[in-house]
Amino acid sequence: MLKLYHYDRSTAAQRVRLGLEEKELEWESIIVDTAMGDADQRPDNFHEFNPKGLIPLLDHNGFMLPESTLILEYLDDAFSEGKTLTPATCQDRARMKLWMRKIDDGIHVASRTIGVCIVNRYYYKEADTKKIADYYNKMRDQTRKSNDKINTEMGLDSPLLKPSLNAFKKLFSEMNDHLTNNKWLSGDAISLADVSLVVYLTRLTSFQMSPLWQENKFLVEWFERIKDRKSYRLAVDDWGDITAERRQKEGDKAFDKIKALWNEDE
Ligand SMILES: N[C@@H](CCC(=O)N[C@@H](CS)C(=O)NCC(=O)O)C(=O)O
Repeated sequence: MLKLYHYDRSTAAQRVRLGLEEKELEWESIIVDTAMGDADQRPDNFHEFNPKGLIPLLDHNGFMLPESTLILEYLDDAFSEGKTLTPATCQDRARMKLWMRKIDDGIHVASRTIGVCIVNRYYYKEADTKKIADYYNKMRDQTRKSNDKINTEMGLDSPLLKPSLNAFKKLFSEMNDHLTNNKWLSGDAISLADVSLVVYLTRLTSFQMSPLWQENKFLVEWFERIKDRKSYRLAVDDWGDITAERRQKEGDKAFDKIKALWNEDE
């Protein structure tokens, strides 16, 4: 039995759900949504299996695995008899892993920075002070904690925002270059690289940022292709995003500043 600890709008959870739906695996959902500061939603022994205390966490018959990209690789390996999300050749497998590595090499942290600067900072400032203090006391990733502090205080003036936007600008341009002559990021079918990275287009689109990368025509077409898949409907659309309205509103307000930073020279 597969169980997934997750919540609706988490990008890391969305990519795992995309993998589960592409592979048509049955799984049980356990919602743990700490992102608004409700640190106590975690089961008591959560940190034992997942030192950072973040979601997603997979439970496969008692085998507990954190880290979304590792979960995806594990699922494709453990359920290899059905549809595979790993390309056939070793070169394509290596390319897939290079794309996925970008996530842990800065892209996921950059996405968090953009999110906190545009919207999460308001949730944290508006919430009960004791609850937020407890949330940060229990946050074990010290870098995440100190970045959050800067981003919550400074918002759109945070020095971390421009490098984070640059990281996405560069990533999207690299993806577009590859997709100019290829339908998928690696190999001739959808792979773990595609399901891993598409969630950031979903996230930045929720902040109304999509006009910024429209010249990346092949990237835009790739995003549309993935959004048309049944897996995307089940894994992303159907789970929704309880913060969608607020993201849109704060995204609209931030757009001019975000656009200026996006277009400014590095
Ligand atoms: N490297 C981890 C990152 C996981 C992560 O950042 N999870 C976020 C959601 S995308 C989370 O648990 N947020 C809850 C919180 O902020 O308290 C992975 O890929 O699984």
